[in-house]
Amino acid sequence: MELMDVLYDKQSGIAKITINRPKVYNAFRARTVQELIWALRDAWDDNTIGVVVLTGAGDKAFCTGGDQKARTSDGYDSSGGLGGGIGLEVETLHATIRNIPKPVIAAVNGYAIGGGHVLHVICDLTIASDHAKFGQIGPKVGSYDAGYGSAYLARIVGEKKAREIWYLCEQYTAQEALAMGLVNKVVPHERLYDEVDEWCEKILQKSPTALKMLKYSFNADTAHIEGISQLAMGSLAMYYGTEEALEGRDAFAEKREVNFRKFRT
Ligand code: S0N
Repeated sequence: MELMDVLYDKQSGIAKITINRPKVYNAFRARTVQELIWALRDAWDDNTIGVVVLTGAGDKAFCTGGDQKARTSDGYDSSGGLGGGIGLEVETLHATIRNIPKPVIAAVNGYAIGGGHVLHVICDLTIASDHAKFGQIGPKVGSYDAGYGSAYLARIVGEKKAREIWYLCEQYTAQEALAMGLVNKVVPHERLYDEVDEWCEKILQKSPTALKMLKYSFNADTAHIEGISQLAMGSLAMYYGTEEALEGRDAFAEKREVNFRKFRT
């Protein structure tokens, strides 16, 4: 596949996948999601690869979720892909990160917001730069991920914190994320990729079959969330066409205060 939105590099057992859309803070469009799935499948297929690193290009962002500028009332332009209703193959992307039988490490180099936050949550491990910021934003911009984004997040940080994250849409520092168990380690920004390489090296020394079975065991305990995710994405496809959702999208694009009060009838 010709890659336009993603950089893909394989070296010494490590596959590094970088979302490369820094102008939009590494937000993803349909093509980006398709390329991410392709890269993950290539890493899955390649027996010399033992660990995958997911990160974002530049210093500002890991990923800020769906590209709001590519979102229409019909969802996203899927360019013929299996959009699953919203035009983005997010369900397949989530399932691929979970099912690839190798650890996936999120190297969070900046903002991990919205659907970008969900991506790091699904990854097996997260190493964060000390200037990374974490948060959900859907209810502010007329969107939500009520699958892995909510149910699996609650497994990680607990019900109260997960509800706070979604209901208030605040941003959290890397240290706050560490305190709530949302990330594994915080390092000075300039050390991020060295630290990730060290974690990869430790993983590469371990038995691949043992790691694979452990990952599947962890996954099995939350496997039911896939069904919740399908319902969530199905309902999101219907929600995106509503005036309420479009108010959220338009307010972000127009850089103005959002007004959801009129929908409280
Ligand atoms: C990251 C934020 C907080 C940075 O704010 P700051 O520093 O004030 O910079 P900005 O001027 O806002 O941004 C810099 C430039 O980057 C563009 N940009 C940033 N994020 C996006 C984006 N997601 N889409 C398109 N453009 C983006 C800005 O427009 C700006 O460019 P210029 O200067 O040219 O205007 C702030 O940017 C922010 O809050 N971004 C997040 C936006 C967002 O709404 N993300 C998606 C929200 N979705 C969800 O929360 C849940 C939904 C979900 O998980 C999901 C599930 C299935 C399918 C899709 C999604 C999905 O993520 O939508």
